[in-house]
Amino acid sequence: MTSNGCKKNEDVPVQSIPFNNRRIDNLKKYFCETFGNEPSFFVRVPGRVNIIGEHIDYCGYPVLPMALEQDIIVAASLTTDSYLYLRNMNNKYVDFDIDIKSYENIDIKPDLNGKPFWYNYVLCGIKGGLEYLNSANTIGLQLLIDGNIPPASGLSSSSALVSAACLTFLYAQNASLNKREIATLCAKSERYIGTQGGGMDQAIAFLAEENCAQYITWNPLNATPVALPKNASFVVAHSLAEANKAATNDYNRRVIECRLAARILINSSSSASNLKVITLSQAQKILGKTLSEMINLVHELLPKEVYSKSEICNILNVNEIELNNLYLTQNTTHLTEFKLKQRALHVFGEASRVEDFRKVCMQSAVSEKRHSNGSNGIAKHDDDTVSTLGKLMTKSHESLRDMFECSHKNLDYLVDVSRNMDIHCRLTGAGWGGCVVALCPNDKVDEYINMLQDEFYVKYCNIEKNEVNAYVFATKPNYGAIIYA
Ligand code: ADP
Ligand code: NG1
Ligand code: MG
Repeated sequence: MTSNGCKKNEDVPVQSIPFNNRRIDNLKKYFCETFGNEPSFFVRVPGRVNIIGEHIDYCGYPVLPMALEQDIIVAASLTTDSYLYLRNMNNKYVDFDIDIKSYENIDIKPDLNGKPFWYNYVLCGIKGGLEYLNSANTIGLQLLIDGNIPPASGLSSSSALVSAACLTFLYAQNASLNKREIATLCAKSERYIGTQGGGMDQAIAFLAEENCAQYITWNPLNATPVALPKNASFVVAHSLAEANKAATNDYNRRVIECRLAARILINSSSSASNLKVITLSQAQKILGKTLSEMINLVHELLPKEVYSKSEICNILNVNEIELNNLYLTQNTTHLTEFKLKQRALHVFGEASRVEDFRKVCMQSAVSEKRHSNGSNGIAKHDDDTVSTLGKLMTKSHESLRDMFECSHKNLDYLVDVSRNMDIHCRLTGAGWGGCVVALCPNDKVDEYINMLQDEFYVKYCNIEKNEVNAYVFATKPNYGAIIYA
């Protein structure tokens, strides 16, 4: 047990298949109808909402997500051939079969418009598993997928799907991996889709615990439970704009802009002898500076609004081909202009907001304990905690909107109408659409949801009031991946 009562367990739990569970029963029924036999086990992986720490996981900085109740459930059975037979409960996702006898056999390509097919995410998980086992595969799988995480909405439906596929494959192969190892493997596997993700989504998918958010740190991967204030809830609201992150180069552009900024920041240092890719947090470590000193350094060394590719080549003393090969991804080599100052300022500012957020949560947990035998009713310090945390969330959104340029007009509108009720919120996940997460005092949750329904969904988006329920919900930290067998 950890200090706040959250259980620490290293392996993905295996529990017996639940009885009278509507989704499991439905999956069983459709599995039998589709494949003519029963599933032998199920895998469940949750989506997540990131409370704070956006676009900094791939820069090596800690993040603070929690798992959602919404999830991907896979029903699985083994076959005697080496084929994957993939079906989805939602018929907008087409059937797909493929021989998975070796890792080289799995070619993950998008459609003609560059958008990944849904089954590519499953293939990422299987390919990662095959590569990890490094042996010819003799096991075939029948899989039926059921997901209820809003897709392309910043709640990590993609990683839940990749991770569920990878876990299913490994469990079928009797491979034993602990939660940290499999989270790291799934983060690597999802990069086959084309985006250079940082690993937050897969980390929380496996390391989440009920009732706590997790402070996720890297190298080595670790998760420390964070107790959230008891007098407030997190509310998630969909902006009604979807953004598939692997269909554009917006995400990878930010990743490589951060890489280039890191390289230039340490270029002047004597330790910068080779040209290997480093993260902004590694740059900070090498330079031995605080986050606020790094912010000053950005103003000093990266003063320009925009850097051309040739300017960057000059600063780093490399030619364009070397720059492409060393730092850029396949879908960013053609870019000619980069914003380095703005991206680095966001990252250092956001990293420091994560630390502040965590500190305030820790102080609040201590004072909640101290007051638990004392006064009933909500003490003044609890209100202050929610307001301090909320302000950090608003600052995070403003930085993502202005410095990282990954917001969307609907997200900004949601943030603005929330402020009218004195509620702070921010975009969550990669952005360019998707959801906001708000921190709302418990006694205002119903009023807040109602206000969003009227002001955003009905008035701004012209949706009928009776159709808006699915788009906005209050949520609590949920548990991580699980196998039912
Ligand atoms: P997110 O923010 O939800 O992770 P991504 O753009 O990374 O968004 O991934 C979304 C993609 O994941 C969808 O376009 C779809 O291809 C796939 N996906 C998500 N949920 C499901 C599901 N239940 N069944 C099949 N594919 C899904
Ligand atoms: P979503 O919104 O789930 O696609 C992405 C990345 C995270 C992280 C966030 C931004 C993947 C799989 N996920 O999440 O690693 O960088 O954006 O904080 O790439
Ligand atoms: Mg995703």
